[in-house]
Amino acid sequence: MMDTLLINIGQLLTMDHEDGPLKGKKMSILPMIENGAVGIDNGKIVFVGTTAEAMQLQAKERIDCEGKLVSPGLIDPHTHLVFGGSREHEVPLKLQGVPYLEILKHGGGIHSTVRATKQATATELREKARFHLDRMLSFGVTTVEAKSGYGLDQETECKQMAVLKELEDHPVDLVSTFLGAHALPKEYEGRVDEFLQLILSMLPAIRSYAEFVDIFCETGVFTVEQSKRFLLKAKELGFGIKIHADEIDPLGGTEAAVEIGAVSADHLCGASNRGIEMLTNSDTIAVLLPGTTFYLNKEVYARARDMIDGGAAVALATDFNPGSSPTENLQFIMTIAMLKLKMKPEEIWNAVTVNAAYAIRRGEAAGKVKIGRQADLVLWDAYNYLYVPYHYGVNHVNTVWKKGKVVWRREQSCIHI
Ligand code: IZC
Ligand code: ZN
Repeated sequence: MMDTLLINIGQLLTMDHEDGPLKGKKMSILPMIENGAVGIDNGKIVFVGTTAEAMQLQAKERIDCEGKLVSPGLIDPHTHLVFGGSREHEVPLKLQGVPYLEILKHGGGIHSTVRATKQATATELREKARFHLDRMLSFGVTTVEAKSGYGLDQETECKQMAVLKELEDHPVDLVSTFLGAHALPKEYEGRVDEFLQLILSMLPAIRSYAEFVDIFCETGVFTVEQSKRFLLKAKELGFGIKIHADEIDPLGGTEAAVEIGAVSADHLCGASNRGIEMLTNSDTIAVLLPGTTFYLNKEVYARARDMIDGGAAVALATDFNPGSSPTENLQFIMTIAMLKLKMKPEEIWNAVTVNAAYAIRRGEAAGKVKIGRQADLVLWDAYNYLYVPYHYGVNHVNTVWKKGKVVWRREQSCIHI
């Protein structure tokens, strides 16, 4: 007899597409079962079908979903989860019109978080990261990519990476990325290549911690050429590669990402026509972070429509970090994607499940409700998938199951309308 059977699911988003990331038009297909049911045993999904088909099944526990929406656990494929301090004191500067890169140049921004991260003990960093991770889970996120990058020296970068390892006891699955090349420390001014050499020399020590290596390719940080050389070395050492590309200035990072075979190219607000065309003909996933554009108070969002209409695979993430996107709420990002990126709700759901999973090489493990997979599920206080990005700024999650266990539940549920 199976452990749990969810029945009377109004819309069950199985996302059960063929294997592989969803490119272009495929992103608007949303595989779904109406009046669905899901069976869970021993942490895995053992049945997916209609409530009628599930009637003869035996289960230790039957849960009536009362016509509500069930989806796979969401995936956040770009976060800077582990950091000390916060940066609310920079908001007045920002409101006076001081740009993000200017604050960084004068020792604020990332540098301010580096100072706070150096000062914090590993235990403090871990408990702070756990708090944020709990909050992500409450928003329906069951798999998270998390980057280092607030150390910029071996000791502090390793401290951040070790924190991520210790958080393996958390219900949320973590995928770790080494972002030692996040900013240039003041003492390395004029010696960028030397600094990148130092970061590269850390890679053997990082191997047991991180699956991916990332770099911030941006004006005043690392150039396209430096980023390409750096990431190719990381790739040779067996790491998957990611790049913060064309976030603020259009430098050509999107083209670079495709040329060097990056698993994902992230941000892309300033991607050129050629960059977008190259993306569409590649296996690189475009991870868009519209929460950052919103929070940097910028007008120009990534051209998601051109990317999808051209045939690229797009994923969405929070970019959770203390400066340009202090939010754990992936549901809010879904709303911004709808309004500002003009993505269709179907595309948005695929972008936070299937494509987000492929952006962190978890496409065959997470992001779908499919027999044999880990039972990572969300029951929503909503009766259809359109409702979640529509009703914005709040948390619609009713219950989250991770590996078949309830790991978060709303105390008071929504009323029937
Ligand atoms: O702490 O500002 N863009 N890195 C690149 C960030 C934003 C995080 C930060
Ligand atoms: Zn980032």
